[in-house]
Amino acid sequence: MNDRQTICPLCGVGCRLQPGTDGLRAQGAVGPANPNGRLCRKGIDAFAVVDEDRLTRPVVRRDSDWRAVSWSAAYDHVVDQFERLLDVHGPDTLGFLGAPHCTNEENYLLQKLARLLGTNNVDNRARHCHVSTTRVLSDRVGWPATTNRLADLSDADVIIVAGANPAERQPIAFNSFVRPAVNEGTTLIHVEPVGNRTTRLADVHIAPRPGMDALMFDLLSARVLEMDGVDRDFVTRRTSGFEAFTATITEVDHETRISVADVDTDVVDDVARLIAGADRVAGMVGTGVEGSAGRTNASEAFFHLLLLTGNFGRRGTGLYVLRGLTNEQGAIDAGCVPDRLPGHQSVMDTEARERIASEWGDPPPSTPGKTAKELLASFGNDIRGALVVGENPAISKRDPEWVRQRLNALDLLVVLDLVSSETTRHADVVLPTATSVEKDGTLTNLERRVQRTRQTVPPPGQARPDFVILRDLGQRLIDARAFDYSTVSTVFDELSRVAPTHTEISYADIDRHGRQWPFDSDGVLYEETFATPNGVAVFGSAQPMVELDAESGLQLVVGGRTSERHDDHRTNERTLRMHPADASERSIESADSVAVSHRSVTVEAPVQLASDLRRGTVYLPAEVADPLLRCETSTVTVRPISSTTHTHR
Ligand SMILES: Nc1nc2c(c(=O)[nH]1)N[C@H]1C(S)=C(S)[C@@H](COP(=O)(O)OP(=O)(O)OC[C@H]3O[C@@H](n4cnc5c(=O)[nH]c(N)nc54)[C@H](O)[C@@H]3O)O[C@H]1N2
Ligand SMILES: Nc1nc2c(c(=O)[nH]1)N[C@H]1C(S)=C(S)[C@@H](COP(=O)(O)OP(=O)(O)OC[C@H]3O[C@@H](n4cnc5c(=O)[nH]c(N)nc54)[C@H](O)[C@@H]3O)O[C@H]1N2
Ligand code: SF4
Ligand SMILES: [Mo]
Repeated sequence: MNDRQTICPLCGVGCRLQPGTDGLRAQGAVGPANPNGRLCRKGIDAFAVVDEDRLTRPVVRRDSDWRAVSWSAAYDHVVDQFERLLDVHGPDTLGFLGAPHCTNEENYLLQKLARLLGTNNVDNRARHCHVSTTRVLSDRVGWPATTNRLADLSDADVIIVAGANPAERQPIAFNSFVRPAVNEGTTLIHVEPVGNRTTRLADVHIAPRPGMDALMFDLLSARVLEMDGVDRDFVTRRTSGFEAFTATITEVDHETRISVADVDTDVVDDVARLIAGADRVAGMVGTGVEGSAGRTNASEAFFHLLLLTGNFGRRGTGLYVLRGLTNEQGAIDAGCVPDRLPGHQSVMDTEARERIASEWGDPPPSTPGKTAKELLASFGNDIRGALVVGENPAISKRDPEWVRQRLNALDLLVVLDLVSSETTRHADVVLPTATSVEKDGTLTNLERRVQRTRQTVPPPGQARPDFVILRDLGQRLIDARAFDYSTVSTVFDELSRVAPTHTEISYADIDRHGRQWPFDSDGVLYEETFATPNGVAVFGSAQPMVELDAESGLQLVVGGRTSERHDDHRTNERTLRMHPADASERSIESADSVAVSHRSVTVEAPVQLASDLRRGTVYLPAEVADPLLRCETSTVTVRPISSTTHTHR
């Protein structure tokens, strides 16, 4: 990897790139996540973050007056205010949010700062995008992370993608690994109520009723059992709880589940036969399986299907978590989690706390802190001061006015960001930082690959890398020795000493190919044993049955938010997608404007007809659907707009 090459900061795939000849558009460079050296449309803009909107000087607000100040004045102000809050209210009234856009080293310093100040109130919002999947993985196999390498997908006989659209959301991973596998004969199954670019490549499209995937995955497990498709040897040697699981699965009422999940019996049978007959099956999940109905957990049911058929611990198998942000994995690996220390160890684990104390001088607190959601809700009440590193809590599914009130209710809000945002507008101190193409460090992509990011261009004006700011604040708020880091490599090497995931990986060893954690995994987790206390994977039980909502109307499915700053608009149009038959029943034609309503809330959008949608389901991108999401509805009515309609925008 030459000195001009770095890692794309714009999503969790982690493509390698370098500044193009014009200095603005990025040029792809061959890397493990982009073996053809390609970039997506968004990645080409990796250096365009370096634009006129950038923050270039620290600013402090007194009443409504913003003043540019020197770095030392800004630091003094932050330190004075934090110390005052600590004296008056104590450490658990502080909250720390970040930083999936930042490096592993920066995340490590952020949680170290929080914990040495005396609180576990440190979290990041992106963690919640995949929380049910990662919980299943940590509870049942060991690590909250993708189990295999992207490159192993070529060994899969079957790939099942559920609740995700990697063709658009992780395009280079999709085009470099999934598409070639499918072209070579791998069967692609897409579990998706709407249909999108990923569906276009799929051999099988199953469109269960939104939220009901768990019931369908259990049905598949039940059918695989009946077909004698269980990998008996694997289940006996490597798992526990199989008998109890089977007992609950054989009890499931197929008829009712088929009708509630609204899937075709023949398709379920065909897919079960495919899975039972395949040697290697890999699963990929995104945010769409996170909102399961009732107490069901789609990721858990999907996991059971893979475990039952022996699809862990070998190339071409496993479960991939399609993470969104560039260092979402690294932020949690480094410990920006309220109940987990670096390396996913519990804050209550005595041994882990001792290991950390021997490095830090003091142990971290042992009481779990507040989650990102709880922190936001406590702003101004239990939480008086917050340090936010590269997060934008003001953009959320919550009512924007409520979020504004929460942010304003803080005694002190310090934000580190590249640009001004809705969140910086409510801050007392804003510190200008550098993007990852402007700084050194490491980022961990969605396949657990730790890669070096390098400074290829300098940060603008007085902006500084988050690493420098967090180190300087640590030196001033804790003591100079605990934050005595001359380079990022000294931070990474400390992380490797305290985090079991990173043991024996040193900064100097991270070469052209990056390094997947753990050190000795060769990219595939759990080849011999699972990372559970007794080394075996643990079965749970079948998912509880769900009653169908009596509420009538069309079911609303919402797609992920698109970043305002990048060229996303072509892939996510602000239209309501609707099945032609549902449209004609309502006398709606393509491109008509419609009102999409739940009770008193209405949003407006032009209609795009799409026959790959489930009948009875409509789809809106998040930025249009937000007002509807806030009333927590899953059903809407749709009607053509008449001139008297009042709309909510
Ligand atoms: N271009 C671009 N790429 C991005 C981002 C971006 O802003 N722009 N953001 C990144 C981030 S932060 C994230 S988290 C990822 C998100 O990546 P994805 O999780 O792939 O996001 P979505 O495109 O919303 O895809 C979710 C899919 O789940 C489907 N779905 C909804 N409900 C259900 C259900 O009940 N069951 C099933 N089976 N499917 C359902 C939806 O129709 C949709 O197609 O994308 C990342 N990639
Ligand atoms: N309404 C609604 N809300 C959503 C979603 C939705 O679909 N709809 N999606 C959710 C999802 S999937 C996610 S992942 C979250 C994302 O939530 P956030 O991560 O909070 O939001 P972003 O806008 O992606 O990024 C936050 C900020 O990070 C800054 N940043 C980028 N790089 C750096 C860096 O190196 N250092 C520093 N200090 N700052 C940096 C950017 O300038 C930006 O202002 O949002 C969630 N919120
Ligand atoms: S796929 Fe993700 S990491 Fe790769 S170029 Fe596109 S945005 Fe960047
Ligand atoms: Mo996300």
